[in-house]
Amino acid sequence: MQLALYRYSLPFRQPLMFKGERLANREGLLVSINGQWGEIAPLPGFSTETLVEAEAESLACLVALSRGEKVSPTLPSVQFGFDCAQRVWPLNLPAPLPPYPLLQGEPAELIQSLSTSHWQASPPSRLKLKVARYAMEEELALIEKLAARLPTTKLILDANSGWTREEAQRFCERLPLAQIDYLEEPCAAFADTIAVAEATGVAIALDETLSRREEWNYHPQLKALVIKPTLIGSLSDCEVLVQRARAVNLCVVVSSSFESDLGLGLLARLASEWAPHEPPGLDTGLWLTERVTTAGGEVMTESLHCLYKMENSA
Ligand code: OSB
Ligand code: MG
Repeated sequence: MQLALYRYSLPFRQPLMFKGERLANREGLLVSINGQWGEIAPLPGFSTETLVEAEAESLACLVALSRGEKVSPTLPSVQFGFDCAQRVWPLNLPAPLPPYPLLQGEPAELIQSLSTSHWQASPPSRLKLKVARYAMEEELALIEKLAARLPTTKLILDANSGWTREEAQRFCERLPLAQIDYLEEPCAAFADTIAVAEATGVAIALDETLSRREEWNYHPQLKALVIKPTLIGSLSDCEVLVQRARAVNLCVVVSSSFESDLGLGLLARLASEWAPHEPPGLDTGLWLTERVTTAGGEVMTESLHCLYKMENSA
C-alpha cells in the first residue's frame, strides 16, 4: 500500500476576490492512494471547512487507511479528494470538451479588453460573466456591449446570490434575454430566485443551492445544475444530482472551485462522463501561473510540501 499527502500553494496571476476575501495564492492538498491522485482544496468564502480542518481530517483518514481501516471523510473537499483517489475510473471516456470562457474583473477593463481580444474573429458560443459585483448600470452597459460585439455568443451570468428579489428583478428586466443562456443564483433564497424568473422570463441555473444542500423543486425556467464536486463532496452525492438533472431534462455543468491543474483534469474527466455534450465550467486555470503536474500528467512532488508518506508491501 502507498499513501501520501502534499500541500501546494500556487500564485494567482493577480489577487482574486472570493466573497470579500482577497487571495493572492490558491492553497490546497493532493492525496495519493496506491498511485492514484485526488485534490482537496476548500475554497475560502465558498467551502464551509478551512484548509487546516481539511488537512487534519485527511491525515486522520490516511492513518486509518494505513491500519487497514475503512474511512469515510465528512468534509466535502476531503470526500472529493479521497473519492477521486480511490475511484475506479471508466476507461474510454470521450475527450473532454473545452470549457466556456469565464470573464472576471472590472467592467471598464473588460470592455477595454474586448476590443483587443481575438473573440471578434472567432467568437465563443458561450461566455460566462460574474454579475452583482459592481454598479448595476456598469454591469448592464458591459452586457449590452458584449451582446452587440458578440451577437452569436450566449451569455451565462452568475450573481452568486448577490441580489435581493427586487434588485434581481430590476436587473433582469433590462437584459437582452435572447442572448442570455441562463442566470446562476440571483438571490439567496430559492423562492426569490424563482419569483425573479417568473417575473422577467430569465432562465435559471442552481449552484450554491446545491452545495449548501438547500431544498429546490423543478420549475420550467430551471435550465441547468452547476455541480462543483469540491463543494458538494462525495462523488455519489454528485451522481445523485446528475440523475436528478437527467430525470427532468436539465443541463449538467461540472464546474471548478479554482482547483490546481490536477483537480481541473479530474473534473474534466468527470464532466466527460456525466455531461459529455455540455462544455464544463473549468476555465479557471488561466488564473494560476504555476502547475503541480508535468505536461505528461506526472505530479511534481519535489516542488510540493510533503505532509504524510507511507509505503509498505502489504
Ligand atoms: O459561482 O460559479 C461560481 C468558481 C469558484 C467559486 C464559485 C464559482 C466559480 C466559477 C467557476 O464560476 C467557473 C464556472 O462555473 O464557469
Ligand atoms: Mg456559480
